[in-house]
Amino acid sequence: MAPRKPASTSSTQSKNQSLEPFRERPADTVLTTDQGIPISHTDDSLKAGLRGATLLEDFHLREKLTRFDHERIPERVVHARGSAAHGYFQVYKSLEKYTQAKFLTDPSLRTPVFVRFSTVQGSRGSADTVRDVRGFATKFYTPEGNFDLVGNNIPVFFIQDGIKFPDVVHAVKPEPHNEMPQGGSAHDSFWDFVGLVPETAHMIMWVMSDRAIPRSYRMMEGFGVHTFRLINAQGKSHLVKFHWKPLLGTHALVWDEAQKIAGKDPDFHRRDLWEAIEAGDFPEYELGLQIVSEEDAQKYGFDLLDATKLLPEEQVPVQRVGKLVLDRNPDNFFAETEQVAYCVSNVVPGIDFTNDPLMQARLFSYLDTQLTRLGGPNFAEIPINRPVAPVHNHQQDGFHRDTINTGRANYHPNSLGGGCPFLANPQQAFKHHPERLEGNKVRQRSESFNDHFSQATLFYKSLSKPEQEHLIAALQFELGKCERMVVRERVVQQILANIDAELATRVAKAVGVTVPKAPKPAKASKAKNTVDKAPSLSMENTPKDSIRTRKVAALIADGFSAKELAQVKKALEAGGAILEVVGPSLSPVKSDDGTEVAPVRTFLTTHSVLYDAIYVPGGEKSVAALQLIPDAADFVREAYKHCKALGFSGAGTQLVEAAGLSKIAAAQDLASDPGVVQNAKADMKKFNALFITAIAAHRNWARQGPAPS
Ligand code: HDE
Repeated sequence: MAPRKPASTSSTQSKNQSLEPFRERPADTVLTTDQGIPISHTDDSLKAGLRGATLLEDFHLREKLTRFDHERIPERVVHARGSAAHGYFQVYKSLEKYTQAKFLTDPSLRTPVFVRFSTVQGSRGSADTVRDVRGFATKFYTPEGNFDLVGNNIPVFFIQDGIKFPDVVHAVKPEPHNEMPQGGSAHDSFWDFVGLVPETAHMIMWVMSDRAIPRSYRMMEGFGVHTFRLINAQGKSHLVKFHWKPLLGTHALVWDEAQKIAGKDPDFHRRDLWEAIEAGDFPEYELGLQIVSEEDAQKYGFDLLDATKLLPEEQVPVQRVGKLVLDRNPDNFFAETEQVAYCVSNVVPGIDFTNDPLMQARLFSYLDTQLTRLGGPNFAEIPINRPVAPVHNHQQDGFHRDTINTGRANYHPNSLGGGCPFLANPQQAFKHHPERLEGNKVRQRSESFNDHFSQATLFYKSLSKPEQEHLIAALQFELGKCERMVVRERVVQQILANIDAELATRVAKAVGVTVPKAPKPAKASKAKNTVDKAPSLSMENTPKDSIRTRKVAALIADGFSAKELAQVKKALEAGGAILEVVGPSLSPVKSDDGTEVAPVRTFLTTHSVLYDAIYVPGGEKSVAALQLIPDAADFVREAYKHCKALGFSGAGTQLVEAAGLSKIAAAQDLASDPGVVQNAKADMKKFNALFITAIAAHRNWARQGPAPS
């Protein structure tokens, strides 16, 4: 197969150059059939007379309909809903001490990547903001072949052995009799499975936490989950956990907000990613590595081959070794995002697998699923899947073969083809790490996988108080949706009671389950060298020093203060935020000094849940008009409820009271709520500084009460 240029455009490449041979022709061409026959009329079919029957002979009509009829391919069995972007990865300095992989040893190399984010449970058309795990899959087009890091935004998994994957997926997917619910786990079959399978406990804590409702794909972490190996040129192996750290920090939505967004804008995360890249606000993540020597593999108090466990950063710090930048949106959703095929088995020299039984099953499953999904064994020839490394081998034929192999030598060894392709130099070739393996053939699990609760407790205990309250409320919601008492009881009594007594009691009460008489205390891990708390697990400790890419709605009507709006806009934009003007209609709105501003959205076409913060500028007339628009007050109320930053300058402060927030209307000194910035005197310098701090804080959780007890 001919070598292909990189699939991504980094700043050194011109746009689309790489896929040019596969692209449609430029705009100055004429319409043709698939056979290249020119077509001058495509609005009427060929008929026997003006009002006569359509003729079978009409090859153009038949081709058009046939192609349409077969446009769909099977959606992914999991992770069907996704969005992707091109970009590049660059390592900061050589990691040759640990690996021979070129993309990790050459700091001058920009490796093109294609990253696909996804939800797991829902279908292709499901909403983005459902409570679910998010996929974070990266294809690195390295000079030594493709490396696919197919991770999630949660560092652990539901199960320990891949043989249980069909069970957990069947349980969480819409139930088979009525195909409900779509995009969520709040139903009986999922929680039935959880109650019966205690190894799910740790993952359940993560999925019920705010991690499962990210604010943005740009603001979530990624994890390789399994323990992998790095192998250096001398053949020495280290164990490694892969992480992605978003430079914008890790932030979440509020559950009520997430549910509303699912209706107001089901494409919320897709749009957010797309718009950020179009605006040049390229999402950035650092690659983090937790490296453990083979000798230390046993010392952390749990088995590194168990994918329901994480390695706390407090035990092994994450080294940030390089940067991923997403700088180009796909040109065609189907050709790229839908047809990209990630395979966990795609590794390059210098990276290898371990015996994690979850990972081992994945090595089979991903390649296997593409055979059905992409229609045969030639899916690596689809442009988005092609390596930039040259491909030469004796594979041939099969459905959808693109390559035209020449010559007669389609076997190895051969002399008819001059011996080509030659075997690679063993120093540069992929070598499987020669791990010593020995044992009886058994269908069993290692005892070292037995502790299902310590890390579930560790995670819960490491969360901030508001995060714990959200987690309790999420469990109350999910179990509250389960119809069967036995399902609710088993989860509370067999799972939650083993994690935390108070958590179990509060969920039990809310879902009508008898509180376990003497809830079992969480089983402390007997292992040495574990930690009691891991602050790195809480999003509370994420960086909160920037308003970059945050979206702020400015609510205006005729008579708004042009000066105040301009000053706030300038200050927010200087910090990298986006100010969107929302008005009663799309017609220009007149300010107090006669200048006009055209709103980009109206109270009808947008909603508070689609913004990070709300600003109401002064102007007596404008504020009086806003008070008469119920949706404007609703904007303010909702933002307050979702703990967002709110800013009111000049007469804008009057909208606080009008929105029914009289308690904070009285507290002009901010003492009661640093997230609500009011400045009736319109001291804009002071106002801007406080408003920016409030937006950067992401949310003022203190505003919320506890989940029901
Ligand atoms: Fe997947 N998973 N998975 N998974 N997974 C798929 O592959 C599977 C697991 C993940 O954007 C499928 O191409 C098995 C863990 C992502 O295209 C399928 C097991 C993690 C994506 C499959 C797991 C993931 C998938 C469906 C247990 C995090 C989307 C379509 C042994 C580390 C990739 C496809 C994309 C997709 C199988 C467990 C992440 C069926 C058998 C653990 C991000 O092959």
